[in-house]
Amino acid sequence: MRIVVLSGGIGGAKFLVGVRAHARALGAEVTAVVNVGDDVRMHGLQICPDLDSVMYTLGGAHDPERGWGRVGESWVVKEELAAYGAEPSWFGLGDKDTATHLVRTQMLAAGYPLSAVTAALCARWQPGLTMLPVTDDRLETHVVVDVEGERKAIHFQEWWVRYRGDLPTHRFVFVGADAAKPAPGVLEAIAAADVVLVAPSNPVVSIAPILAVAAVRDAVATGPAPVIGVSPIIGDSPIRGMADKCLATLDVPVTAAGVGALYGPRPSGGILDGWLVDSSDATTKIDGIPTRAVPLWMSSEEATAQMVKDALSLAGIA
Ligand code: GDP
Ligand code: FO1
Ligand code: CA
Repeated sequence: MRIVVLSGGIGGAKFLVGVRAHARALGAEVTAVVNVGDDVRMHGLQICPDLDSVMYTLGGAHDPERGWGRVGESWVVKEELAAYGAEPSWFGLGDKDTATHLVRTQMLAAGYPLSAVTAALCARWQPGLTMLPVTDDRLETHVVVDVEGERKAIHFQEWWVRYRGDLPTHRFVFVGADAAKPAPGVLEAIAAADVVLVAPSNPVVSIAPILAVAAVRDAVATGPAPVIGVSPIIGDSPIRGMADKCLATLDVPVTAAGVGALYGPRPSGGILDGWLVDSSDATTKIDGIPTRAVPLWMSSEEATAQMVKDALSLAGIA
């Protein structure tokens, strides 16, 4: 069996730990197609937060408290940059993480595409599945906001980290998405999949930029594999992060039903054949999308693997 997962960073990574566990039990192959909209160049280094969250988490090297970056991290480089007054001062790389970024940036400068660089970094971390950036092309999420009385577009990282989303926010723009081509292997994995899972990632800034690559959206929406989504919203809030602020910008209710309807049913131009919601949201109904309620707290690898089993069962396989 072949499983494809559309994934953002921390939520996606946690989900993939469960996917990997269940896939091992089934003898299945897993491909994660990962968001690159958060990517940014800071201090001369190319930073790919969602790819790194997935790589470090599956490699057992992530910091479970902070969510992003390496466990046991030190911050000498950050402090030294601050001592020079180097901007941006609101964004920091840990020392261990800096080594990852030096390798990535050097390889990119030498002409390797991001997908090849990701594979090279994964040779060390052995994530146990194939990790693909959705595209090798530039695709960056920018956010149209009002700041100091002026309307402008800022990079997603500035919105998320510097302002914590606390600005009048009008829309998210996926710069470069129109011209972006899927990275090698992405369309092939979706075409060969027995099931496509949409991780419980942020729908607006993790999954939407993946689907903003038209050929990827088409492959998911019209492909042979059933597509099952897992709600990142339990009750009326995200478990962590700012999905609530992101959804509010789109006037989408912060509920499992709101997010499911945003993705939409495949027969009417959406992407979902099934939507997994938490047991506490059992009354969720969305026109055209079969819904099942099961526990969706990713509190352990076992609990998350059970969610994956439930998603496959909703897809009518395994
Ligand atoms: P990011 O890129 O690091 O922001 O991470 P993702 O976009 O992949 O995932 C963020 C989402 O994960 C948030 O909107 C959370 O609601 C969701 N999330 C985190 N933990 C859980 C959990 O235990 N269960 C569910 N259902 N969603 C979760
Ligand atoms: N998040 C922060 O809140 N502050 C930071 O200084 C910061 C640095 C950083 C460096 C590398 C990396 O991979 C992620 C980093 N993050 C930081 C997390 C990141 O900004 C966001 O959580 C994601 O892009 C949202 O998915
Ligand atoms: Ca992200």
